[in-house]
Amino acid sequence: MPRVTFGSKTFNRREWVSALILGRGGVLLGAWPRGGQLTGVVPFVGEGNPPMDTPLGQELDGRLFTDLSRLRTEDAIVATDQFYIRTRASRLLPPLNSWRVQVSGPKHSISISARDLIAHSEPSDVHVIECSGNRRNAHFGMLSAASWAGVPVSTLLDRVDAGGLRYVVISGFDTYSTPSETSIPGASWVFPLDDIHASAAFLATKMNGQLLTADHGAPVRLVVPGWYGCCCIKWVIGISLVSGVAEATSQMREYASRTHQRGTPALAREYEPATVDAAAMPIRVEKRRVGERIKYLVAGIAWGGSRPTEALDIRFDPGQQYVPVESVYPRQQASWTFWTHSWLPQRTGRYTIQLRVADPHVRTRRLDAGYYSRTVEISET
Ligand SMILES: Nc1nc2c(c(=O)[nH]1)N[C@H]1C(S)=C(S)[C@@H](COP(=O)(O)O)O[C@H]1N2
Ligand SMILES: [Mo]
Repeated sequence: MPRVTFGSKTFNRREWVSALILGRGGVLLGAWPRGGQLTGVVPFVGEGNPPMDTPLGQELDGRLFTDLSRLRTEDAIVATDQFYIRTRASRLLPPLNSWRVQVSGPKHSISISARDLIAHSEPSDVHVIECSGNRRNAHFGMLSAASWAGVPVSTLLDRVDAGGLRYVVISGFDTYSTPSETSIPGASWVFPLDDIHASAAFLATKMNGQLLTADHGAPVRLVVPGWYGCCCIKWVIGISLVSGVAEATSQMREYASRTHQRGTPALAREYEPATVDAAAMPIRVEKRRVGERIKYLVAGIAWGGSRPTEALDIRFDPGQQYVPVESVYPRQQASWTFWTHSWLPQRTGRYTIQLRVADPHVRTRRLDAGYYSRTVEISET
């Protein structure tokens, strides 16, 4: 009986077919173009084998890697319990019903309860969040999309007099019961006020229609649409207006190279906006039998950038010419874009799949560097 590997699960043919029909745990490929009979999924090689879709570790070293290989074309969001986690909730988090956010200007400050923020939350769009440290050896699973509800940071800032200050530092609770082996505690980020307004940054209290979970920053976290996750401070406690000579925070310095800064600037104002460039990667390579032939279908996503990606090019070897990706689906809200491409490899062996945004004017620093290229081993053509 042939076995089919899908994400971390292996099915025999019968289980696989029922997985397709029943969509167990969201595993359903029905929405991808069919064409022939699906006989398996070719795994990406050289990406490690961490458990996916399950919380690992605790506090600052806690993680959850999202299994993106199971996404369907209609999946504009990831279920909350499968949304990636970078840093799990501290054991020392204060009780949520006493939680307050301090908003401080140069002349006075106000304090707002989390309950008030929840009560005044308005639904927002779907937004993708990606950890700037999203990495190959966790299958690039530090990338997820959710629908959010919250209160714009601008609305809160309107309630204090900025007195001419043009930067704002947003800080989260970041004290843990155990020391981290890999990360520096202290989560805060300094933003130019103009970027807070332009990005429509908001304090989120809900995710996918429910109150935030502890691991995702309950009771209140920052979401900065279009910026890397390291800016999206969880467990927010303070928003303070600061001057242009504010120092970069430890978080900004820790993430300087991952957010494409030049060196590690000392002052916050010397940091470029930590926005996510347009990017794309394959998430699944399906093997299909069409009559007597074997055909492959590469399925993937595109995200980041300031506008939805409408056209992509793909190549299967560094030396090869790029060709246009066959189908790029319309994007739902501000989530990722799905794409598919059928592929008839001419030989067996390894192929490295790389994407390019067709519009050469779009900035794609990570794509250009091969950051999201993924390798498969083809054993049958
Ligand atoms: N207080 C606090 N906020 C934080 C962090 C943290 O360690 N502490 N990690 C940041 C990083 S690096 C990322 S990628 C996002 C991840 O959000 P998520 O765990 O909800 O996916 O939270 C950010 N907010
Ligand atoms: Mo991150």
